[in-house]
Amino acid sequence: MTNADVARVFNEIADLLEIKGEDAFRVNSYRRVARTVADLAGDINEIAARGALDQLPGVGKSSAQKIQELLATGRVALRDELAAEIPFGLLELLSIPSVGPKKVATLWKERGIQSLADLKAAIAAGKLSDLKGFGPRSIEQIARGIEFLERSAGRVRLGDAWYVAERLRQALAAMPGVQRVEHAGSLRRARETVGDLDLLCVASDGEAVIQEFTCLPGVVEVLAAGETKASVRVEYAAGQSIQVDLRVVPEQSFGAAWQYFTGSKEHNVRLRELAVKRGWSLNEYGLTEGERIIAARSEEEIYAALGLPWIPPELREDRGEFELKTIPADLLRLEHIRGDLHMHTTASDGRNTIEEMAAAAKQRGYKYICITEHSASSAIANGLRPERLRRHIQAVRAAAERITGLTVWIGTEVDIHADGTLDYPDELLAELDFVTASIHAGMGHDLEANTRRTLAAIANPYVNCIGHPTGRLINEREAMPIDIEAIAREAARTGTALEINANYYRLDLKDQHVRLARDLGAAILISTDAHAVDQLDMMYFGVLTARRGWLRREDVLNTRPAKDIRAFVAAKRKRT
Ligand code: DGT
Ligand code: CA
Ligand code: CA
Ligand code: ZN
Repeated sequence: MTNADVARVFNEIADLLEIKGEDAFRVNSYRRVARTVADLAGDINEIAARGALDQLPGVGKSSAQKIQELLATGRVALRDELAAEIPFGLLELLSIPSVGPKKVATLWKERGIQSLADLKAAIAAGKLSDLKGFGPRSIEQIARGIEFLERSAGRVRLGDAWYVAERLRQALAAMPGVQRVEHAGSLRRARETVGDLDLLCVASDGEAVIQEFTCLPGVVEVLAAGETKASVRVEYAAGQSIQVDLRVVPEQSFGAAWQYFTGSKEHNVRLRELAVKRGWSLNEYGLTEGERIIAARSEEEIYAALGLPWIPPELREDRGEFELKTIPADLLRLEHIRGDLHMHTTASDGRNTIEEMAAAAKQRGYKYICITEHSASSAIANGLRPERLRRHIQAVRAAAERITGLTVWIGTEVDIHADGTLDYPDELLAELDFVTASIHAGMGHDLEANTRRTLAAIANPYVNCIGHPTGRLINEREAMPIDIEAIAREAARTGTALEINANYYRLDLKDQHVRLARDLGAAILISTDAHAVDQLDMMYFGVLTARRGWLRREDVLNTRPAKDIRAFVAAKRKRT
């Protein structure tokens, strides 16, 4: 059992207890255990073996016993008892945005609903209309939530897919006789979610590679395995798996295969039309005229033969890329990024200190960082009250003095209240080097209200960036409706940046919004919102999203030197 498995079981227990109606204290104690285990740096099995479970924060004697029981037998008696009492299908209702354990309990006890299918049927038959706590708006919200769930079903977040894909690519590359392995499909295009993984390889003995591939660690099911193709399912998180298609292709037509299997379908359809117009044909074996091969070995040759520059995969969505005469040479790359202006430390809900974040940033070649804790109204995130922020300013400034080779700024991620005011007074914001303002609570469905709220924050002379502007959590929470155009226009006019939150749960702004915002003149800032040192690496997913939004180096604020960031802040304060 992995740490994640143990955490999942404890979360399940908490969910079941909450549906049952147990008191909040008991429920939260199980959630706390789940969080502690999920966040552990070490392996839970080793900690248990050392007899040190009850020394973990939030883990008492009885929880420690339950963890032992789980590790030893794969089960916990309490969970099994609860599962016997409470229909297990109720847990899937919890994944509907806007539905919590209380609502689930009501649906179950008052209407006998035991599963997602039951709930859909009940809504369709109008059976919830006289249920207490389920007004027409709430029912509509639930129906929308179910739709959202069904739309995201089976699609895996880019980051989750990325790690498993890289592991497989490296395992394949290490096999004897394998000359080349590459990602294709939506992963290579860096779509925010991925349906299945597509891998291509060149190998001297394809069948042997296929054979070995189907036996790799993590393969939980073999769907097909032939001479040149295999489809398997690979586990990427506890109980969750993704399909992976591997194709062995000839070296002399690798480029054609790579182009074909990278897609997107829409891009490929357009490309094939260009070939057909010239009397040629294009497929995964090459660009040909009758028997004659025009291009096949590399993607570059294929695009060139069709009179096109090589189009980076992130642009292959049929969103205007065929009109490009040249691809911007300065299309954003990870190595252009000079710093990260949104991260948390142990002062709020982060896991590392200022010094540790700074050291990790230096390792990544950065020139500057900004420490940005939550503000007080984010109580669950241990946000800072004004007097604590004042002390924190001193602490960060003192640390900045000691740290060499990196500029360390002090900022904040200040909450935007429902009325558009901010959680700190202007005098306090004025003492900071860089201010990101974000909405964390009360994300309504009213487009105008959401837009007004954000515009009010943009109007503040001390707000330099709007954090995760739509508030979505990919596969978990839909974006709040908001007028991105109006926001981008005001951001551009006032000298306020818009964030691409690089955490792969967010990627917010998303690709098409990024492009729109840039076209309207807004500066884009890519930030990781890291809560631990390793999360600084999420910058990569932010950069990919920016590339999908066609951003060049010059469009992105944190590709610029520190003095430009200072000037950006100073200019807004002066102007407004
Ligand atoms: P996904 O897996 O849903 O996230 O999206 P993709 O783009 O990875 O799609 P997938 O895995 O079905 O196929 C991989 C690529 O293969 C796709 O992007 C383009 C190419 N492809 C697959 N089927 C067709 C097809 O019927 N026509 C054309 N032109 N290309 C196809
Ligand atoms: Ca795919
Ligand atoms: Ca596929
Ligand atoms: Zn935030």
